[in-house]
Amino acid sequence: MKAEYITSAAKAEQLPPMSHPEFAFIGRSNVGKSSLMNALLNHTGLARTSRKPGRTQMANFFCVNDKWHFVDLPGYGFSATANMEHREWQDLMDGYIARPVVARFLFLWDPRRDFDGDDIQLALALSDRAPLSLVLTKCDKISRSERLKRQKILKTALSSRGVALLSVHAISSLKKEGTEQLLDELLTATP
Ligand SMILES: Nc1nc2c(ncn2[C@@H]2O[C@H](COP(=O)(O)OP(=O)(O)OP(=O)(O)O)[C@@H](O)[C@H]2O)c(=O)[nH]1
Ligand SMILES: [Mg+2]
Repeated sequence: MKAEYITSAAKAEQLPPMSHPEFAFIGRSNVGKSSLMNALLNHTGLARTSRKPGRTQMANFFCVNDKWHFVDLPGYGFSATANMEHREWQDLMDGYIARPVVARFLFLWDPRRDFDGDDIQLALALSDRAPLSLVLTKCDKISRSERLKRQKILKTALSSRGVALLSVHAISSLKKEGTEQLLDELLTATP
């Protein structure tokens, strides 16, 4: 697997030209977006991770096998430090979401939490634009039975609000569980 950093965009106007199908990693701060990208690409440190929420403050583009772009997007929902203003985040997200080259939105979610109204709105906006997968992160932190239970609840919460899901994945980037299956699904999804 060849993976290389391309560019970063802090604002919608800085988003790069659309040249490859894109897989976008979206979710709350600290949910494990950067860690998942590193696990998928087998590259510790390609996307920077942190214990502190708000690490990724720009949309970071990586080219994979000269064929796809993986896009690590800044997290939302963390306001304790004014890392990135909500309005800036929203502008970048609106600009990003409108890109017709998005082949898949990966909506990352910690299965121990419940969605609030904003999360559902975001999932709806994403599913309107491109196929959406729900990716449950940090599954090493809960038991298998708890994971199955939460997976069902979260899936129903989205579908009952009209969010169409292409697939649901339960993963642990730490233990590399579920990551290969997700990668297979992505890399066979587009020609
Ligand atoms: N136990 C466990 N911890 C994880 C896993 N994935 C990520 N983490 C931890 O969660 C924290 C946040 O991970 P990041 O990958 O930086 O999260 P992010 O979503 O990119 O965060 P922002 O860029 O701040 O939005 C780090 O301390 C990671 O080590 C996992 O699968 N299992
Ligand atoms: Mg990050």
